[in-house]
Amino acid sequence: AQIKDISTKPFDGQKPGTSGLRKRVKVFQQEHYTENFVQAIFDSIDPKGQTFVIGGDGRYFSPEAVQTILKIGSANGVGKLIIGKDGILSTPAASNVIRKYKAYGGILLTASHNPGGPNNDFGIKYNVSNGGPAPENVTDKIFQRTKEIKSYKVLELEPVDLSKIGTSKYGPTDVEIIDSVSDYVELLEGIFDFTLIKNFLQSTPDFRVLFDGLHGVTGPYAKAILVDTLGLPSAAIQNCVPLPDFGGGHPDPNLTYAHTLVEAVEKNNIQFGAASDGDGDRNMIYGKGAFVTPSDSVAIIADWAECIPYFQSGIKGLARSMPTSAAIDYVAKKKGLEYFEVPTGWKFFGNLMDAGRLSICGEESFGTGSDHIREKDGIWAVIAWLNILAAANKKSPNKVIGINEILLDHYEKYGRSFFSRYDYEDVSSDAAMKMVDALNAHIAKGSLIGEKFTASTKETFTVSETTNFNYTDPIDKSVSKNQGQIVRFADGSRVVFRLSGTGSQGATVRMYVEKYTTDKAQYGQDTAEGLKGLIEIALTISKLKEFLKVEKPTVIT
Ligand code: VG1
Ligand code: CO
Repeated sequence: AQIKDISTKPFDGQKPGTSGLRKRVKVFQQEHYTENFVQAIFDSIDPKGQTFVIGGDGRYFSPEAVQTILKIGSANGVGKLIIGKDGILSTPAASNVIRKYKAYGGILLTASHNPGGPNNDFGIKYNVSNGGPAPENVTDKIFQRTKEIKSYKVLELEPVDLSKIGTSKYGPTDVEIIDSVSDYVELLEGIFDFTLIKNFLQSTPDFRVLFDGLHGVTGPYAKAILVDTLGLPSAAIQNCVPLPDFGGGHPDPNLTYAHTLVEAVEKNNIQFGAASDGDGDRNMIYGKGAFVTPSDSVAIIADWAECIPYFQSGIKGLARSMPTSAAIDYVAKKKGLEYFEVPTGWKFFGNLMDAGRLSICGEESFGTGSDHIREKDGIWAVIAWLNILAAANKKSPNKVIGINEILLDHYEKYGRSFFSRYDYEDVSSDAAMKMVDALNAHIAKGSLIGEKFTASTKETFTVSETTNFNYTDPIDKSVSKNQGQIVRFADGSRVVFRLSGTGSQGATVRMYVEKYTTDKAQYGQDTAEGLKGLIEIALTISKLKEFLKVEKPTVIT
């Protein structure tokens, strides 16, 4: 067959966000839309003769998109495509495959935790050779290309059968369909103490585990690890068959959307429950009467890291995204480790890891991970928790240690950071911009500094500092500006406002609220109670309800 040049016109808005290009499926289905973006990726790099990894969360429109990448990739001289069977690779598994087989990059077909199906979202994300999301200089180039594209190249051959593991050719390009799960299982086996975990689970049958895949991509991974390797009964996993529309659900592991897990845990008194999102990079840890805030989760994993074989040779450094609570900072200080605060989105951790300065990091948005790959990793976090619990129980032969014991122990040692996020989804972009402008005006003038605000709880908060978060990458010195507005208070509390970069339409405003305490009486308190006063003040200062014309957030985490 001949390589054809298909003429096209640029589409507006093909700007990759926090984590790739995410739009409605219907948008991607427009003639030339997906093709333009894929060509723009190849135009922004030098793909000739290189190897790329292709895979995703298996959502609706993925099989079509894989064939499109085959056509365009091959026409652009790609040397080899390594594709997950049926187009499936979780985001962490894809990151691992890119690194393991020394690929030049990867194209990930996912919109993560956004709902799927013909009327919902699809997404395309480009990852670079370290296995992590492309940095901003690459995504900027891709966006630039989408604005000037006039044609794309295709080689039209018979579609490749994605269900058959093995090697074949697509024109000049080598194609290898790989098992989606095995490389990843091997990776985790090299990280964790599976024997310790297995012994603990088998000797403590009352300590029951339930993992909910929310019909996202992690089902087969969870089965291979929890059931086939760690020997848990098949009842320990649910909703673990990946579906193109995630069974109609919203595959986001939080207390609102992962209600299938929450209900089962409560009803059946499950000590250890966990869930992951559509593409497998997020996690929630939730047991009977015990919820672990992601900000605490990463701090606890960092604190206990020495019980995980991978970290026994030492921890290089710790990090969190800016809106994430400072819980991990306290661990770093105590252990004498270097620690970093980066903008939202996993891509900012990669440079630090590549430079050998970062081992464990996390985001408040249910993202936790380490330098074993360059994406956050849902199943990794779940197994890390099981490894920690197994180690803690080994030290405590007479009393079973559960999630709550680990949490309270951590607060006793480090104090507690209350943390909550309010999301206002699908509000008007104009109104959101006006709110941001008003905050920026305050920041510029310093007009809030010294102001005292008293809440209905009788707590008084005095503003001590207002800033707009800018970040200079310590490794390549690149600068990322306007990453969120921060209002700090004299007692160390803070609130942060940010616009989401992962939505597929309208705007989403996120408000992050954090309060630190060493008052033991508050260690067992409900987060909503602990933060009640500060949340009121955050809403007052930002005039959020007035600007956005909404009473309540759509999601609270
Ligand atoms: C959100 C989260 C952010 C996360 C990103 C991708 O971004 O806040 O912490 O890295 O999603 O996660 P935003 O810009 O909407 O706030 V995922 O699981 O989509 O890859
Ligand atoms: Co995700």
